[in-house]
Amino acid sequence: MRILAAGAGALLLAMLVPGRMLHAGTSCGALATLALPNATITLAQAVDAGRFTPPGSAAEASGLPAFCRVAATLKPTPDSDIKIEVWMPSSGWNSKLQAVGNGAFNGSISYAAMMMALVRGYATTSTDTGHVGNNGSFAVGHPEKVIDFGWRAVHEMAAASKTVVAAYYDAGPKYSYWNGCSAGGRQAMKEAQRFPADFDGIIAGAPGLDWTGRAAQAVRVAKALEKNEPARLSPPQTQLLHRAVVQACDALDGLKDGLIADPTRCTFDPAVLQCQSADATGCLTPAQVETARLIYSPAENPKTKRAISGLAPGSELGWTATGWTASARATGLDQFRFIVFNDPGWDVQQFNVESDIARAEERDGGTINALDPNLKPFIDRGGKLIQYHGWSDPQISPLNSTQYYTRVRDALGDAAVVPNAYRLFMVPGMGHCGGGEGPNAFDMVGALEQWVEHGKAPNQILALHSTNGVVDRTRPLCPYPQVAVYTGTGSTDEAASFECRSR
Ligand SMILES: [Ca+2]
Repeated sequence: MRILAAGAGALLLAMLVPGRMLHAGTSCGALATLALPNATITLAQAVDAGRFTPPGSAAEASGLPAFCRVAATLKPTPDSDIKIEVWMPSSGWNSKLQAVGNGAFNGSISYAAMMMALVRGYATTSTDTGHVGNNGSFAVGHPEKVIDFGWRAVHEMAAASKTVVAAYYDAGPKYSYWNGCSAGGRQAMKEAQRFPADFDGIIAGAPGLDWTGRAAQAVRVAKALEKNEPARLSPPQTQLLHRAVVQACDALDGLKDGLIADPTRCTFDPAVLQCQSADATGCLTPAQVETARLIYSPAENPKTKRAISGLAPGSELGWTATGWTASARATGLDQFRFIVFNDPGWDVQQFNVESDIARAEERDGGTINALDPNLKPFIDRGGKLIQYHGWSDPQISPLNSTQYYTRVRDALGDAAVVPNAYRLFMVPGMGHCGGGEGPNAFDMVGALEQWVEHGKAPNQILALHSTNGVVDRTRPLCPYPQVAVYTGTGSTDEAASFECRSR
């Protein structure tokens, strides 16, 4: 072997040869005996093409290639119980690893996202984040499990999955990526901030990076509405409000197309919809006007003075009776019950906006929150980060993303450094991780591959909108703070008629 002539490095490699030989070219089933530190492999099974039935599903998933399925339990602490799975294509591996993220407090393997990665030729991995179920009750009496959920499960999974991949193929992944949205976007930012060597490229969708701030905002609004039915907006009223917002702010970006390209320029006051008489319809009562103002309004951490983002104008169609989405309310309530106050009986009526925003952030101490703007180690190592966020997201405010991007630029100082490694794509009219009135389907994985593997930074990313499966609008997404501007010629439903410009 050519490698044996390479001096001291060759000696090290030669010492490793017995371990490599043990698993080199090994069958999937033999991975059951692979030694992983603080971990037990619980399953190593070859799955034939088209024969995988996702747990909880009644039917086999269609279109999957043959793969090797490995499951393991990781115990970095005695109280840890972190489940992971690693899937590796039996043939046609693209030599890369794609780890996929979770949602909310969700303690389960992300099978759907793993399947998407597998179909693209990736080895892929996912964790249940160290607990089972989609609520915060696991945290009571288990501070180590909170850390596992906050960051440790993903980091441990990254290390273990690379070892499993290297054993199966006799070669580690050439590139390792993270792909997640929502809580998975938070996990993405945590990795970029805390473990800059885990992934070469990271996709952070709609990151819940201000986890405690979002919890506080959702609970603040829920408190105002839960026992105050007259202040709630009915679905027809949120639609009325949405139409009025779009009417007022659509043209501010230079094109009336039903989309608000930059909602931060939209200074819409819901008072224009206020009823002129007590028996009027098709309008908002004074109490409902206040509700809308509350949902848009930022709060503030009184100690750090950092803004705690409200929702953006344009998000109205996703609002529920208690303001933010049911998931935002439930996740926020659990954060205060099980982590901030350790009191399962805590109720939103006990929320104190003056003290509890700061209390929640301090109690977390950076365990779940991913607010550290120092991406320098990740950038210095050559890492690339693509973040995206729907401007109409009613679940995690898009202003979290613009605020964080600005804080990173401020922290690193050199304006040229950040866009060479970190780009944020705001998506007009898109909801939480997808959906909505704006073009909302795009290939972030392909864009990241081009950037990491070929040095081609994404100057724009094509987004599609479909109705009943038919594409009816395409539009470029632009690196923030640029927006897509109509060039003045061609169809406004065609991406080619737009260019990314700073405004
Ligand atoms: Ca517009």
